[in-house]
Amino acid sequence: MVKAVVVLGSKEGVNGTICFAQEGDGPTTVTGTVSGLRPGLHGFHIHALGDTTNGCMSTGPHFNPANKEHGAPQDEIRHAGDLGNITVGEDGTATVAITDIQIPLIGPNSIVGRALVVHADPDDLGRGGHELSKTTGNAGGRVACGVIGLQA
Ligand SMILES: [Cu+2]
Ligand SMILES: [Zn+2]
Repeated sequence: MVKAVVVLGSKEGVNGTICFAQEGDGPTTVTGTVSGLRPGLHGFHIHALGDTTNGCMSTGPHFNPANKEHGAPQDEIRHAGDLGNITVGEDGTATVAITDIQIPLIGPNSIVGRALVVHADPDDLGRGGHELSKTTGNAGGRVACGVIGLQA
């Protein structure tokens, strides 16, 4: 079992801890909570770089080792980093429980050392017809992020 963790933070008061676990070369589970967000859907992605020198802006584009267009987690055509949306309740908190096969913690496409980013707006999953739909899902600003690191 390989485990990783990311502590999310932002100046706007968003925070949370998200844990990753992978058994062998099986799927990766993503679990945790994020709080301090506006109720509703928020884009939730792995971005390519673990660089927060300029806040969440320096984490680069969505992690996309297969050079595909943006999509929904269940789509054939998607970025590896496309984890869709998290749903924030009226209390400002989202509970995350995702299982995904495109975000391994080991090997050449490992997400360890990259960033998890939470967005201001919903990810349209590539279907919104906006000029940004096929690259970012038009998910708006980056309201919180953190670098994914190995965990014991
Ligand atoms: Cu993103
Ligand atoms: Zn994407």
